[in-house]
Amino acid sequence: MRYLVTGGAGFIGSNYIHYLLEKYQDIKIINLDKLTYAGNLENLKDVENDSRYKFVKGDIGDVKLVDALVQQTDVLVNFAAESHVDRSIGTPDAFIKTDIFGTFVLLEACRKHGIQKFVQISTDEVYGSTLKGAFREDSPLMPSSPYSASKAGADRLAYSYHVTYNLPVIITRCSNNYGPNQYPEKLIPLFVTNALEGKNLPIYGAGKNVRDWIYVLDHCDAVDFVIHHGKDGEVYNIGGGNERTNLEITDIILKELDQPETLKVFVKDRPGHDLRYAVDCTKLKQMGWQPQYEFEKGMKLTIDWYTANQDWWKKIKSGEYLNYYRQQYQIS
Ligand code: NAD
Ligand code: TDX
Repeated sequence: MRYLVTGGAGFIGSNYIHYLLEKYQDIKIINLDKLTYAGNLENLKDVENDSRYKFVKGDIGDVKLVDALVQQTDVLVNFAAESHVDRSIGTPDAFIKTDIFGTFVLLEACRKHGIQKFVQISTDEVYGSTLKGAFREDSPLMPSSPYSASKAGADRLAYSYHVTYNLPVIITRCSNNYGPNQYPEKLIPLFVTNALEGKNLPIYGAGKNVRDWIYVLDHCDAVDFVIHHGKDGEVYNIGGGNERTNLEITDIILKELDQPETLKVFVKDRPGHDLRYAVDCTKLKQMGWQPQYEFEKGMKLTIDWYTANQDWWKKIKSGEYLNYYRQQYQIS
């Protein structure tokens, strides 16, 4: 099977490439990644000489390049995206270009050349926030940030290519991932690495917002499962079943790293901050899939990874993103 994985140098994409190479012997993977600030080839250093794997640097919005790559592809899994909500609030342009237009370019190439499967990696954020209950796959979409609105656009565009052109599209909507190699601008890696450095943990608002956390390898496994067992044109929610407030996450990290409560600081809230995301995963469960990593085990693995791989994140944290945060949240 020949895979085109887009955004494979990022957090989930690089974990997914490792997952595929470990699981399947007879596989060819091309990783198309633009290497934005979030793309990092160090995530794939251990497989760069594997004859089953090839890296291509490029933009999913590059029609000519995508056209050539799609002709060598059976399964396309589109992880490539601008993925951070805070950045989408400051500079939405890149989100529209990559998340919507880039997805369009991929879909067009697949329409032209044919494909066995097109997996659009969408997100639970497309449903928006809810105080109670959980969203099903047929719940209305109410995205509320430029990020989630761009992802909703791509999600529905992919669906339209199934309905209109009969393209074998599957859409997944996963909850918040955590695990190794996540860029330290997202809540868990930011707080773990700040705690390791004895720095403050900036909690937005009152810290009462709730996310459902899933270990990244469970997400990878679910994507593999729907490629083999899912139906074309369907949407699949993927969740970890681990709802926690941001304050609960903060306390777990401080306790595990034996750091004081005084590192907690409450900062200005994120504009339009969604209070709670929740997905109902009955559909996938009834097909026989469920997550394998208990939250406590996944968190321990994650914290241990950032503790053992300080070079990886120190290089990143010494760079530009810190300035961005200082500006946005007036923190030192
Ligand atoms: P990430 O930001 O870590 O990685 C994104 C990758 O895409 C990077 O390697 C980047 O270089 C690449 N990229 C960006 N623009 C590109 C372009 N125009 N062309 C080619 N490559 C480009 O993101 P992530 O957290 O790994 O998320 C991957 C996907 O999963 C995204 O589509 C995101 O919306 C979705 N998702 C993420 C989560 C989560 O909790 N992180 C949850 C649900 C869904
Ligand atoms: O410094 C922080 N302080 C804080 O309180 C950061 C970075 C975040 N937060 C809060 C905001 C959210 O309530 O933590 C929660 C999680 O924030 P993020 O890690 O930025 O994730 P979120 O906004 O929930 O979006 C994530 O999950 C769904 C991913 O970034 C998306 O790509 C994915 O689609």
